[in-house]
Amino acid sequence: MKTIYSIFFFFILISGSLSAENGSKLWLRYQPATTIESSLVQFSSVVCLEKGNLLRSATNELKMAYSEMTGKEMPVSVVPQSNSLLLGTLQNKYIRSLNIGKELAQLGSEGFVIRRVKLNADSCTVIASAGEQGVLYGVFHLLRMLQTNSCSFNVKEHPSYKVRILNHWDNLDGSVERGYAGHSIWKWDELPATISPRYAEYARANASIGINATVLNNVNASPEMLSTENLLKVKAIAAVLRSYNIRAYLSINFSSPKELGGLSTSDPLNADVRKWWKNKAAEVYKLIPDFGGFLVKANSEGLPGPMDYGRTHVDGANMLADALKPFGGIVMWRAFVYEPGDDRVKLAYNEFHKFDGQFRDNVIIQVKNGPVDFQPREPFSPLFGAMKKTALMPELQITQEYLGHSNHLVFLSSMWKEFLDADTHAAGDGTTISKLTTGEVYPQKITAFAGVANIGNDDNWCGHHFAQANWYAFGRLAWNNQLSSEQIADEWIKMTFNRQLTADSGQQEIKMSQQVSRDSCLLAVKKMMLSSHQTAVDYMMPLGLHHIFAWTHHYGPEPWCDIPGARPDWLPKYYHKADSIGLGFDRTTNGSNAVSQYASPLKEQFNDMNQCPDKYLLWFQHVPWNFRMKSGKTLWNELCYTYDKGVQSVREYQKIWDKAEPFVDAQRFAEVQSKLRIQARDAVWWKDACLLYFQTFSKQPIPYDIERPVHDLDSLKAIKLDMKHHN
Ligand code: BDP
Repeated sequence: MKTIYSIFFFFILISGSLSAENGSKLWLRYQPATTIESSLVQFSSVVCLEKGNLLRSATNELKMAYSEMTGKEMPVSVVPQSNSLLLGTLQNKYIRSLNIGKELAQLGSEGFVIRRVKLNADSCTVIASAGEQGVLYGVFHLLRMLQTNSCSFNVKEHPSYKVRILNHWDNLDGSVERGYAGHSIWKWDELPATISPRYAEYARANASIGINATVLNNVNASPEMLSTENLLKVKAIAAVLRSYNIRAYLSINFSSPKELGGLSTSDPLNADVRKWWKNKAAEVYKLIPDFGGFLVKANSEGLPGPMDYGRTHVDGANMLADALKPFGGIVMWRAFVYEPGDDRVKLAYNEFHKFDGQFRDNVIIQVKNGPVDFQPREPFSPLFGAMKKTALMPELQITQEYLGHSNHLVFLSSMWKEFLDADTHAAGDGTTISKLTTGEVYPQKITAFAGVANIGNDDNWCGHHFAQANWYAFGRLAWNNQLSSEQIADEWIKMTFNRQLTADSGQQEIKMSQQVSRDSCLLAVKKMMLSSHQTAVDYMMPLGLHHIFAWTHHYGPEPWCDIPGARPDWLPKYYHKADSIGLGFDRTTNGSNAVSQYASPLKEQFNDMNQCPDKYLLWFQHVPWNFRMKSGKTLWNELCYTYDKGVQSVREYQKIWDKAEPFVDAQRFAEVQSKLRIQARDAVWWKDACLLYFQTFSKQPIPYDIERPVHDLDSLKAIKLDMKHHN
């Protein structure tokens, strides 16, 4: 044991002094575990029982981890010995001899078990699956248990969703729509000749959290994406992703037959158009046999679609589905559609609900979590639960378009869990979004979970070190939507900030007291993460307010924004409806009647000012300034106190982070510290802007016991952001 401890310390010392920490390793840091008893070094050897691309990746990952943990090479053998770690699938005779075939078959090719088993007379540990994929995920699971010091040899896992997919909003020119972490990681100019080492790192990081699919390009897709030249580049990326069980998908432009193929139309019922798509699908699959399928944004925000030809979403989606079907591909057709006219929150439901049951079985409708657009908080989209004979998948936004870009620390897992746990009541009590989207309520042939990526070419991938936690949380929830945000935060912190010693603590052993204060600091960091979404809602858009952002960049507040001639539903006043009477959008039966799209008892609750939950109040109701809230305060006072609470919470986060300094490497500590300063300033900006502006309607004082505004309204109105500062 002593020698193991010295290796352990030696490793901490060299890794502490030599390696600069810029965040590029994400959560994949195999520093020694806190208690060496649970470490990988316990295994006498690793035996990979079969050959295969994914098994090779799994073994490589173990080797890398082992050498980072011990400074030595991992002992590998071909035959199991006492205390070996075995990796294999049902193809292998040793695995078959264990009598776990039925269990593995039930878990599917991506599921796995980790067990202590008796093999002949020897005790071994096995990571077994029906397929190679499961072994890869099992290895990452084992490593996560080691990193978080939570080893168990009674593990049985399988994913909640079949397709766990990132959506990159990356353009062919290297820019990223709503990206705040630098340029695209895809180097289209250099491909296919040059393969950036980042592609493999990306694939490995995704595999470690169970992501198995990725859409490489923006939903606002260029027809050029499907040119043969570009497909050859996609082929090169797909080859790297394949080693980590990740399939490539592409967003397509519905007008491609016309724009790229030179046809006179892109009408989905036209025979030449149908043929063009069939041929294109055949070309894609010839180059990339495991290609996943197409993501489609059609007739949305000015993009072309079937309705340009008097056809429907069903005509468009099914035509593409037919082209992909022979190759096993799927169509993810987005429901993000809204035309000026009726209340925007009602439009996707109105447009899609009527088509229930008419889509092919290789089509899945991709629905944003809320009915507007990734706002800091929205009620769930009423399409969930309403479409009973159509596969539906959630689309979440990992990139923080509306949540402070890469400047604000906002842990999105809490928001996503609120969505997944929401009870739609569609088929009685307990019809949660998680149950609906995993096909437990109405069977779905395809299940999928999509997140708009927050990944860019920055050293730390996501712009903010804590934004990495959102990528991590997305993958973990796609794998297991029953995980709690607390568990996810806990894992991520332990894996990401796992240095045991302060930089200058020299050669001393870790003292108990140091360990205790480290643990309590990291606990405070966890609490900060878990409250951070509510905090951002509090200082940006509390009580159901939404879309009161500045016009183009969606970063700062502009509740007053008015652009002559602009589409009304792109302007904040459309959403907040502030006037001398009160604040909020009347979506009750007396108003736009959006409440009627929800099942009982939700529709009755949302329709009643006294029953509607505070968090959605101004979403569904136009509420008088002096209305008594559940707290007993008037709406105006509640608004003021909530904005103030948001600001005070960020100030608290600054203190929590400053205390963590001894336990975090210097660069990451300083970078997060400086981002928290920006966040604190922005929170005050939001509070002052919204309260001073709404005060012009409420005509009431800001309660005297809260922090006074430090800006005046005119100077806030004059702010015009050069977003380069924020990207
Ligand atoms: C909005 C974004 C816009 C996207 C659009 C979409 O502002 O850039 O293209 O959603 O999801 O949130 O299609």
